[in-house]
Amino acid sequence: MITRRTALMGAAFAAAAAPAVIAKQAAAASEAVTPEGKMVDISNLPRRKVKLVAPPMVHEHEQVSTKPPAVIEFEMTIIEKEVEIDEDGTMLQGMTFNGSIPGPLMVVHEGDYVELTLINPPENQMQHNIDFHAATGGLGGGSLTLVNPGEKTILRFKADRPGTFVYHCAPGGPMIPWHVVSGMSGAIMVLPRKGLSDHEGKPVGYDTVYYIGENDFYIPKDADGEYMRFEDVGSSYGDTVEVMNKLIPTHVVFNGRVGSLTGDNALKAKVGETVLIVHSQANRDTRPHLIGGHGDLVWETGKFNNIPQRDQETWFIRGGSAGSALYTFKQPGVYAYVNHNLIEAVNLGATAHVVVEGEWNNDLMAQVMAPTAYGVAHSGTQALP
Ligand SMILES: [Cu+2]
Repeated sequence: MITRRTALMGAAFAAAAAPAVIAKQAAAASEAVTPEGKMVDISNLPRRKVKLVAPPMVHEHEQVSTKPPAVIEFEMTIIEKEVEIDEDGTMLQGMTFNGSIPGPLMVVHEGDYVELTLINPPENQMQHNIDFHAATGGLGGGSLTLVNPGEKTILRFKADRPGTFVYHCAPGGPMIPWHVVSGMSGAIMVLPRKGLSDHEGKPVGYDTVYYIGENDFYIPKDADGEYMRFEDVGSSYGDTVEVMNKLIPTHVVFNGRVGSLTGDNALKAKVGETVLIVHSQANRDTRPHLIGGHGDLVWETGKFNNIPQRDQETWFIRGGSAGSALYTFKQPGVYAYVNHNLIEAVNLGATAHVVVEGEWNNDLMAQVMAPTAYGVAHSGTQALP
């Protein structure tokens, strides 16, 4: 029988094997680095530093840009840390951009330059990098940003097309899916300079953005069926990859853990407020649905040059993409925002709540009769309602 302790020892073996894999992948990635080429002078562009905030919140930003294109400077520190992912105390050896799962949402405008300082502190074990789906060339920046523990790197790319896009770690080979399902993904929103437009091309805006990052986790179990816990991220690799390769997640969650956006952590809104929900999934397909609400305008693939779909009930986020949905709340109450694979929503964790304040509109919905026993007829036969 494998106890938790022997499981941990087995994991230590896996840790010893892992660095060889990493080193091999690192060599492959560095060969792809070709930073020479057409030099562009951006020295005259204004620069702005933006401090990132943890999801579901999003840093302050303009929707309609009032400024010319600029170099937007972001900084992210990669943090490897153990995180609790459910109410039962199940622990994941996580790998994170800036300490949160998902990493922060960055917001820029089309034509801006994103300049990211990526820091891999010396206490980390792994090499990491970043692949921006919004960027062009260099494996999305992955081939130019591979950093060892104790190194940092600066990547600049031009945000040349609008939309919501995933970014994720992609250090090579089997490290790629492992780092992603350990938490290393996030999203960037590149807004059109004139802001968002509806299906008729008329300007639309939002009062709030919620950033929801969905993750599938694969936590190994020991011989007793208990979730295993590991000493560090390296030692979790061997057992985790076995679960990953069966493609059946043990947890499917929003923002890093079961319940991260429910109960006291629920999102808040008011009747009449318009929210933009940015939803990313870096690895696996999902299908968001707002129970009791709709997607008024949905950019299912997240790309704002396409005409948004209207009045959606459920929309599809392809694994490896970020979609966006705009909705104006019309009715107060608690809304559940779920992955409408309901097993994943209810049993595995992919549920958020939005608590909406305001006045109930009886025209949209009314309880004509509260649930009432419809009685038993005197003859003893059931009456029809
Ligand atoms: Cu990584």
